[in-house]
Amino acid sequence: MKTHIDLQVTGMHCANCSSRLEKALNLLPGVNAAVSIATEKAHISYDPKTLTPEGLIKAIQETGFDAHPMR
Ligand code: 9UX
Repeated sequence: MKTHIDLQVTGMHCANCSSRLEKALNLLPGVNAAVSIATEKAHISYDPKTLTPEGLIKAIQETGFDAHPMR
């Protein structure tokens, strides 16, 4: 089963940033991600048995950005 999360991403300043982050997230097992530079959000579909929101945020930080759950 898959679930979804929307994260607010900080540190993206151009469309290459969002493209780079989207590609990095889509390399994670079972992840389908769409990142928007316009809204600075990442919409991520993932398998909660494989990954956690904390793990997704960690992956985003490793790509050089930061993220937090939408409130
Ligand atoms: Mo754009 Mo982003 O020139 O890491 S690629 S700011």
